[in-house]
Amino acid sequence: MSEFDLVIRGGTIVTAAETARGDIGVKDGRIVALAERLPAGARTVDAGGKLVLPGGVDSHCHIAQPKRGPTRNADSFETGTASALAGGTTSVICFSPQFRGEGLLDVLAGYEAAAAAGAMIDYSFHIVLTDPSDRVMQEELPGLIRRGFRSLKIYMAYDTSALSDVQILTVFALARAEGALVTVHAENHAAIMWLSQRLVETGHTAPRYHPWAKPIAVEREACHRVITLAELTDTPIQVFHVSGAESAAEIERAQARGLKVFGETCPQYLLLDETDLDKPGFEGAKLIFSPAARPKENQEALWRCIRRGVLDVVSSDHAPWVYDSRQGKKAHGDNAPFNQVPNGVPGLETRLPLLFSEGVVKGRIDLHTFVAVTATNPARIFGLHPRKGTLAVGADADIALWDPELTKQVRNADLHHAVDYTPYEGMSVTGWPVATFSRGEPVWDGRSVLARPGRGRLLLRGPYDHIRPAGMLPTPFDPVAGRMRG
Ligand code: DUC
Ligand code: ZN
Ligand code: ZN
Repeated sequence: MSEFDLVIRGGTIVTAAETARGDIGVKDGRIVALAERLPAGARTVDAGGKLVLPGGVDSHCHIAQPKRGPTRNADSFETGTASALAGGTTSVICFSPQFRGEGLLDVLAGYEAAAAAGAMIDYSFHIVLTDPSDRVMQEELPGLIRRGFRSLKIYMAYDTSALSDVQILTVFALARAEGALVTVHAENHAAIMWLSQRLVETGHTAPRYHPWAKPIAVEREACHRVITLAELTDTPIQVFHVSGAESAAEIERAQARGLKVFGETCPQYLLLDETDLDKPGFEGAKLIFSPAARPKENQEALWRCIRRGVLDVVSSDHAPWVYDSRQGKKAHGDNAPFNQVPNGVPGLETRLPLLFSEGVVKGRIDLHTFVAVTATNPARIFGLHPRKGTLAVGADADIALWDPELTKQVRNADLHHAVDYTPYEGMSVTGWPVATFSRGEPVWDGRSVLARPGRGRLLLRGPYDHIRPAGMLPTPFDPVAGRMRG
């Protein structure tokens, strides 16, 4: 009997740091050997001519997220994770929301049950805070963080979720005390409300006006402000979906000062621009996402930020709204004003192929950066590394076998999500996964999803380096501890 359940033979093994030709041996779901040549396994897969990559880690996707009101995420855990694995992603971090006036525990219990029944790959959750009441902050959240939900999400925008600066400071203080990383949707809510109202009152309601209600200044200001608040409490944060170079510059300045501020962007900001919303009729609503698409020139600046490591994660922000549905983009009518259209685009399955094609194939980023921003960095930042996000002895055998020369047109009909469109329809893309393995099990063979719903496991996370404060409070007084430092 072979010592390996699986051997992936003769591929080009790529991590965030290195490239090597050789074999990977897998036993009981983990990588147990990496060598130039291994004996055959119970199953041996020929990876000649292919890249062997760590399965992607998508640290920002909305799957089956519980909702109040008319809208519904189209993707269940089953379709969402099928879509992920068909695109080479093997771990997802989704969102367990809080509804104002309510606690966190009931929603989380229901969400855990839905994921346990449907997920085909491993998953974790960020805890969304929209109402950080004393009760939730004292009685519920500390226990959840200690249980392993070590990341929180807060919003600075949207009527039902925006937190005030005082509330943000309260969340930051608790996050630092308990050891959680806070992720932030950074946009100036009041400015967006005022601009939207002026646009709508004057008849500018079409989807193409969405970016006018959310110019880069509203993101840049919120970035600056939230970084300031994080500095006052010495709390590590990640700014989500950075859309523009001006916001990235705020992050870069904070990083240069030694603050623990991480930045994420998404393929939609690298590939789409504001003119894409200018479509006939209501079609532009498909491209309403927030922060909004920017002018085309902004895209190369974002790629530069990725190359320099200022933005170190590219996630999908997969938001599965069906276009032609009263639960999706048309929830408020066939021609609703832009500010009533649910925000977001689908992108779980296309994230890695698009980034490879537009990034690696077109020479904007190297292969190691590709692996870093799509797998290794999100795993590190959210406490999943070294179990996820890399190819190393001891890591889970989450692997994407990648054909760097396979060129296909993106067609929504070929994707596995439950959405009726992709923003990238017809785009020619080079580089696709021809097989995906999750904990050593084949879950995708380039044509079919092989995984069983419910095989995915909840990833609870222990304390980790990225949530250690930078040790850089601006005054001798520590406002979180409530005493002088030192
Ligand atoms: N913006 C969000 O804030 N959430 C989901 C998707 C989007 O575009
Ligand atoms: Zn957001
Ligand atoms: Zn999001």
